[in-house]
Amino acid sequence: MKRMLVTGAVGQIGSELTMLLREKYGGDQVLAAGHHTKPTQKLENSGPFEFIEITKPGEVTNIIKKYEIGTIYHMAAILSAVGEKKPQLAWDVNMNGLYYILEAARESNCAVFVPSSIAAFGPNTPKDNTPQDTIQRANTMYGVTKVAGELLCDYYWTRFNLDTRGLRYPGIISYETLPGGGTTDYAVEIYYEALKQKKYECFLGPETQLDMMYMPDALNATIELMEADPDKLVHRNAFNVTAFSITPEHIAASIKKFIPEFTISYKPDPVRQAIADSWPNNMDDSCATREWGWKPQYDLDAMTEDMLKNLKIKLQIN
Ligand code: AKB
Repeated sequence: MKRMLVTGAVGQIGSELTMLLREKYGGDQVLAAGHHTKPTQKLENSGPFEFIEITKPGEVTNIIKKYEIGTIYHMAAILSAVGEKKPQLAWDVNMNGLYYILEAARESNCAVFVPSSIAAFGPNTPKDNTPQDTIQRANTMYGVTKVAGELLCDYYWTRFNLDTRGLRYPGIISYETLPGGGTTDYAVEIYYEALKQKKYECFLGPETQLDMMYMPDALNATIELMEADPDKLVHRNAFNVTAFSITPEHIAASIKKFIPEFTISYKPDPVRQAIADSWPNNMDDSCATREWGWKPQYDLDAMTEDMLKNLKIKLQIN
């Protein structure tokens, strides 16, 4: 079997995806690639690791050849809030990086997973029950790169028969690795602060409704899509997937069930609020269910219980 490559392997999703793929297929079978950040001991000791610069085309090609890579999970990206601060960097990493990955994959005939996001939608997209195929006039640099990335991946599929597949991730909530500069990061921070301070000041308003998902569901969705029967896929780049649609008020109420003294206050950050307001309230993910059997396992309260249990261990809080 040819090996797998996970780019962005030190990031929030990449770090856990790498470990799950290594458990499933063997440590040596999964090459983790990062940019600058030092990998954890767990990541370093469980299989091969390389630092790569994905905006340099030669580096990706060399790595693919050296490790005989057959499947790429291209998780390296600049997220929405950082993308608004550094739009040029977001374009370079998210678009040039993706283009070099796709070209290297084409030369070596690799399958490629590319994450898209709820950010691929914009203010004039239908906000409720957002269809799989609809208006995508994203107005953030991150969103622009996600729409263009979806189109580019579909182009490589139809033009070169390259097996590209992707998901429109909602906000992903997890306790292992912190997210790095997204608009949905509040939904992770709130759990840390609930345990540490019993209070949290949210950078989005109380009624900001967005799709979210717990990490185990996001990882299963990713691997299930890559293992799906290609004959059943009508869509490829990228599938709407969600587990629940919630506001900061909903998460606070869920946390209060386990920590009754928890309180939340609000100080919306204009940039991140505007980004969140341009995204759907809730997506219709029935195409993912129909085409490859998508079904989430965690609802909000089940996630809250598991998050708090695992974060208590991580933060050594009784
Ligand atoms: C972000 O907030 O930028 C990401 C995303 C929804 O793609 N978590």
